[in-house]
Amino acid sequence: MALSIDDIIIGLRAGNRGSLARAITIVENSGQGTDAILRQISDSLGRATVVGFTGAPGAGKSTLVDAFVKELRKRKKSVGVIAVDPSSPISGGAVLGDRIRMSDHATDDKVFVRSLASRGHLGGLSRSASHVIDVMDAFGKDFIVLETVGAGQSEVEVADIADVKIVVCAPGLGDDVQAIKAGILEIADILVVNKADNPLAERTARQLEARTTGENTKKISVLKTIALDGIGVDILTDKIETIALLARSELKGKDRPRKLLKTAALEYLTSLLDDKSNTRFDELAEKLVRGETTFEQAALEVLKLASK
Ligand SMILES: Nc1nc2c(ncn2[C@@H]2O[C@H](COP(=O)(O)OP(=O)(O)OP(=O)(O)O)[C@@H](O)[C@H]2O)c(=O)[nH]1
Ligand SMILES: [Mg+2]
Repeated sequence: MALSIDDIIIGLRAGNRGSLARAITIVENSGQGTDAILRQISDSLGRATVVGFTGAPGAGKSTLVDAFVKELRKRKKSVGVIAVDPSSPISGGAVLGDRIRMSDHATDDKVFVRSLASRGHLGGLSRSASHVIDVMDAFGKDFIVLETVGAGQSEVEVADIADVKIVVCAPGLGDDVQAIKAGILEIADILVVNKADNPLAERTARQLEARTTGENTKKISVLKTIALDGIGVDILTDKIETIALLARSELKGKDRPRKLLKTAALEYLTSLLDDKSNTRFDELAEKLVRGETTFEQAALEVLKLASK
């Protein structure tokens, strides 16, 4: 007999890993019970610090995440890791064991690793990732670490859920800047040049610094690491903790719920509008094409139709 949602919630609150795994499986697939779980945990959210690592395939994200988790464990923090496996036809979809290098943590019960397969649906991936984050948060994880390949828009969106966003680069990007697709640099709080054992790392770091200073946006730190040896990871971790503290104080009061509300509302609308089998908006779209309404009016109509 399957456990009831109430049992799962009780287990989750009691720190039972089996309950955590079950709850994640349910919300990840938006399975039956998802709404009940999300509702019941809604009063115990917002405690964990969510750190997103994104970057080009092979930049060393998994190795760096592994080293970061090691450092967090040294600092007595509990950790949840979510690896978003894009199953990309470009990278050939490396097997998961290869993507997440978490072998050392397999026996550590304060580390919980989960992979999420992207299903090619834009809103879907960030929605299921944010639900899995919520469940890990309610479970009591101090840190939740998210690894995504920064290859597509949906991965950038996923990374954007994080409180602290890290873009991992490999040395020798040159001026063509292979990995730094539009939108990726912009979301970063920290740029990490990994594989700093490579002599080109210093130059890459300087190029990135040049690209990120002087712009009107926030100051982005550029750090170097050798993830394989854990070098630079303590400094990276200090920086992450500082930025997380700042982000939290900025999001105090109503701001954090407001941000969550915005994400939820946008995701809801996106899923409605992306659903081709939903004909509710067809007439409105045609009116727009015929110039019989303005974008602003049409948007307001969308909101009315969406709530019907
Ligand atoms: N020399 C050197 N190699 C590294 C370093 N960090 C990672 N690597 C190697 O780079 C390769 C790719 O590392 P991963 O951690 O799998 O990279 P990734 O970004 O997670 O790759 P995908 O998940 O496939 O996108 C592996 O062979 C690592 O051993 C480093 O600091 N120095
Ligand atoms: Mg990886």
